[in-house]
Amino acid sequence: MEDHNLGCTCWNCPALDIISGMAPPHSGQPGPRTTSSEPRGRCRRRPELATFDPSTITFGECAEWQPTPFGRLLKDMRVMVLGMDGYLGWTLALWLGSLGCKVSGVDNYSRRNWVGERGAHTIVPITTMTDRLRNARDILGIEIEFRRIDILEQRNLLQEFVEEIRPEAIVHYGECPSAPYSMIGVEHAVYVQRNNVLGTLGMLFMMKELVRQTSLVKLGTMGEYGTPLSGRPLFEGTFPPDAVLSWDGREWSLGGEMTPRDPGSFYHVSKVQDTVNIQAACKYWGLRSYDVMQGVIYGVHTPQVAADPLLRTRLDMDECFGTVVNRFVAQAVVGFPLTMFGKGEQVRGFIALQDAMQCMTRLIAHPPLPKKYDVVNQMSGFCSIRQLADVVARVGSREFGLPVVVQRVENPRVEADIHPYEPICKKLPEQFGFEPQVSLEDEVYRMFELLTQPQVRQRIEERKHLILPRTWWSGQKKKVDTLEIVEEIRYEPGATTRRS
Ligand code: USQ
Repeated sequence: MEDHNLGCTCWNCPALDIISGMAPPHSGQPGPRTTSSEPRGRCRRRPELATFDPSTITFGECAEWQPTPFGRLLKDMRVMVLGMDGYLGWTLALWLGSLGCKVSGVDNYSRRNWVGERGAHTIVPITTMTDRLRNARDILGIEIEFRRIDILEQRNLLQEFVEEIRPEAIVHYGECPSAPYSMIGVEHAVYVQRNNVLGTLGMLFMMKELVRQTSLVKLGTMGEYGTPLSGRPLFEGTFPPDAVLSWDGREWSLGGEMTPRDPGSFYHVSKVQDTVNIQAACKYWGLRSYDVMQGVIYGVHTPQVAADPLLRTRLDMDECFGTVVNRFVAQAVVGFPLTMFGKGEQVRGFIALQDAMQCMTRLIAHPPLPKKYDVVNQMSGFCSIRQLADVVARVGSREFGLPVVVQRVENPRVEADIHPYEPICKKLPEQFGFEPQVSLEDEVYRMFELLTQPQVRQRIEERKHLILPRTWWSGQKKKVDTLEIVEEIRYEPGATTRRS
């Protein structure tokens, strides 16, 4: 497929200083419509162009935009990753570094602290940030500029760092990602919302002051939409142009309006609040952003983090910070019955770590037009928790000889267990050229390979007592009870479950 961003013009490029010619946004769908003033801009990377009409040069024609497997990227593109010490942040930093980006990063190590507070630890060992940076340089030849900064409490330091780096894209992973953590009690709920919502709000003001043309790729969640029992499709942020509201014998177009949100925890509420704040910042100040509604992420593999044990990204399995696939594989490795909540019929979208990196790169490579706030739904497939447990049991049993048992436990959450689910995920494949590369079976296989290594298995054993949830949405504190042992799944060894 031809690069998805070849036809983008300088209007999309974060190196453009706009002098005149951009129209104000309208009905949530701003575009490069010219106003009465002549469209003019100046390129910070190519001052020799002087002032010019930004519509006249495409990425395909500009030598600054160079080919990569994921579309053209700016030569030495300066990308800042907020939350660089986390599961996704570290993986993305190495991934982008290997594509030639100049990566900078910010973190306050809060993920390490939250997990420590719960008595847990990353089951895949990781090194300190100082060592991480040295290993990235020594093993992969990637230089990363890093600052320890709390983006909420130390806005002045973030501002100084951004002034120094002048990033051309900012990826914002710097939030607390846990639904259960936000439901522990009032202190945790207030903390998560303050940290996430106000941290992001401050960052938006900083972008307005310093780097208005920089594109913001912000991690949201599919969980913002919930699982509406009407079965209405989960559109990408806004209703499509032909959507109609019909009531009392009258009709209105809903095209371009934000779809309803039904977040499933106070954490998910924080993401909805971010959505509204980012959309407002694009409207008020002309920022540009992709809000990425990501499904449940899982996995351990990219070529960079797998290149050396010293480069690995963290992996959690405790009730707060372990996502379901990561938990299930860890459980299977130590013979703990897989904890399927409720009936296990709840459906979620999923994406493997490497596919998520691919998507983020494609979004970075294809900045939105100025003033444009856009939402993409990011997943590579969806299935029920029961189907997921079955895949983990099959791969664990058949390929690794593990006797895997699945149990149904009480569901500590408030969520529908039987519901329709129709996510619309068209933009990433159709506009950004995304094709999932990693099947669930393949990534689960790679996870077993890593998690059955003695050191990792030992670290899972050490924290096995933290697997069963004890945080209930109702507020009660007790371990969930087993409702049913579903089955012991034993498959004949040898017959492969994986695509070759
Ligand atoms: N689940 C089980 N057993 C478990 C753990 C989870 O059955 O041991 C079920 C839950 O009931 C839920 C589903 O699996 O229905 C997903 O749970 P999860 O803990 O893997 O993920 P969730 O809490 O939804 O949050 C995770 C990330 C979050 C991200 C979200 C995407 O932690 O940052 O926003 O996935 S989404 O689920 O689409 O909202």
